[in-house]
Amino acid sequence: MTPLAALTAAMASGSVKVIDLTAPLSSDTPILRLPEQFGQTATFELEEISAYDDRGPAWYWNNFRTGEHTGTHFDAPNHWVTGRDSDDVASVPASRLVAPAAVLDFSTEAAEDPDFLLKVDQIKAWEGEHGPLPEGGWLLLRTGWDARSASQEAFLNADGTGPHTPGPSVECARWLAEESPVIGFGVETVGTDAGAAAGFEPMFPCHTFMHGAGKYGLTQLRNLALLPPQGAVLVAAPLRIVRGSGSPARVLALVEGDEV
Ligand code: 23J
Ligand code: MN
Repeated sequence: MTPLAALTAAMASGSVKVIDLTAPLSSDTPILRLPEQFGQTATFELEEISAYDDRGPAWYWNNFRTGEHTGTHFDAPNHWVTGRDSDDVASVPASRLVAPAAVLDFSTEAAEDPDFLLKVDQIKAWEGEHGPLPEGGWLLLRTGWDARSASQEAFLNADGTGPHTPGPSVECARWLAEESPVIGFGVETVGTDAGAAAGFEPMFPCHTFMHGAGKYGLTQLRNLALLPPQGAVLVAAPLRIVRGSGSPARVLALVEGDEV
């Protein structure tokens, strides 16, 4: 059998399954709130053109308006000033949108401390147990935050001191960008940086270092609990928006399951 024939046969038998990591996209989808001195992104909105009515008797369709960074979405290198001369979302090579993923579960730590920051030592300890991070692949951080994604308030978890959500430490963000073999970092939260990262030095270090290194981000992922620590194949499919800094994306994972 050829590799692709083996894949389709495995999908037909159920020994390879497709898991949807995408949150539903609607006007209820939670969005990022930056400190008030900055411009803000837009919620997703549908505008009906016709619905089998006078405006189009046999068809239903909509226009939509959305921030590029709304819901489950892809961050391109040109999103950040450190990557301003690097790829827009339309220029990211398709070959980089299908890649292996490692899933690191820090949901216990994030439940105890919503400001949990992932450290390089913790990744190295994880590698000791599960093997090295995948070359050219993704590090996906499971924090349990997807359980909060039905509510803007619970998802952003903000109080008088700002949002409290987990993310990488400054040194971890630098290491992921400059030393690790991964090309992207994916999270369950509203952004790849921690909620408190507006006050870090540098500000938003994950964006600063990852995009400066030509690497990618993925946010608001769901169902990471269904993935193994190693061995899943991630398919990240952002819209090919010319000059875009990112895009809502359908994100799928192929996983090996039980033979049927
Ligand atoms: C702009 C500024 C800060 C952040 C973000 C965007 C995101 O999280 C994003 O969606 O890229 S933290
Ligand atoms: Mn983004």
